[in-house]
Amino acid sequence: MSTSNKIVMITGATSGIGEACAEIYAANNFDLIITGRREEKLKSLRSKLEKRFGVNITTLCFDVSDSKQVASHLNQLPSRLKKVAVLINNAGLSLGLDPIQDGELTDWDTMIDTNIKGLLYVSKIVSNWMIEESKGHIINIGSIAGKQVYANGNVYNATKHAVDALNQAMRIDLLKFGIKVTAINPGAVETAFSEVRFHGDKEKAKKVYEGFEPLVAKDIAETIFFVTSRPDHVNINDLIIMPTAQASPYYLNKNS
Ligand code: NDP
Ligand code: 8X3
Repeated sequence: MSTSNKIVMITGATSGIGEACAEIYAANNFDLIITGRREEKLKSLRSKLEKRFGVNITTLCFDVSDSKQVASHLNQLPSRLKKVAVLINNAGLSLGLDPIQDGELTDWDTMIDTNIKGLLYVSKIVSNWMIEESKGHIINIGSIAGKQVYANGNVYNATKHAVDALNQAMRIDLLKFGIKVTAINPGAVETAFSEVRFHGDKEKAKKVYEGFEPLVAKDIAETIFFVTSRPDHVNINDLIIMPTAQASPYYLNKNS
């Protein structure tokens, strides 16, 4: 087991992009703090990666949208685990794809509470740890949905536009502490995202990715790894990564 690897903290590591990030950083000898609401998934990922790569992995099971849970889980970590080199603010979701007049209030609340407030609660605590060390890198997972609005995307679009704004704001506020801040904005990545968006409707979710080759979670993880591997004096501020077959949320080259 390693004792002094650099530490990467990933929110929402139980699935998709977060899980792929855990894999790539563990494979490159980083110790991890992985979080999510599904404890069993966290534990199985930990044992798989510890066995395969010999790194140390800490699991924290909490809901990012609950500020008390976030604070109690993060604050109880021992000081050595608070030396986080990279924070990947990945936990997030979309719920529903309906016009504004038909939207579900509970879906709206969950998206706003998770994608915006959750990211803020985690960032406030971890940025203070990074300030103590005068270094660190915060990766905010935005979306093409935070750059362009599409039909029925309304509240999800708004939450990712908020991530875009917060990404810029964090970079300014944390500049004097030497902390890097980067937004990664993917287009269509085939993960559990659409199944969650359509409240578990697997058939509907599958259709989203039919007729073109979407990105996979590993594509995003490799990009994030590249971004955090640049020399100290280089920061990639903002990056949009799309499937080749997707020019924008509404221009897809299907069945080409
Ligand atoms: P997944 O559904 O596969 O993963 C989402 C992750 O977020 C899960 O690990 C889930 O963990 C976690 N999560 C969701 N809500 C909470 C919560 N309240 N508290 C803690 N963790 C939570 O989707 P993706 O991997 O695709 O999504 C990851 C990020 O990428 C999201 O921010 C999404 O908006 C963004 N994104 C995705 C794109 C795509 O096309 N897939 C494109 C652009 C951006 P658990 O359920 O265990 O809590
Ligand atoms: C996920 C990509 O285009 O479905 O953020 O919003 S999209």
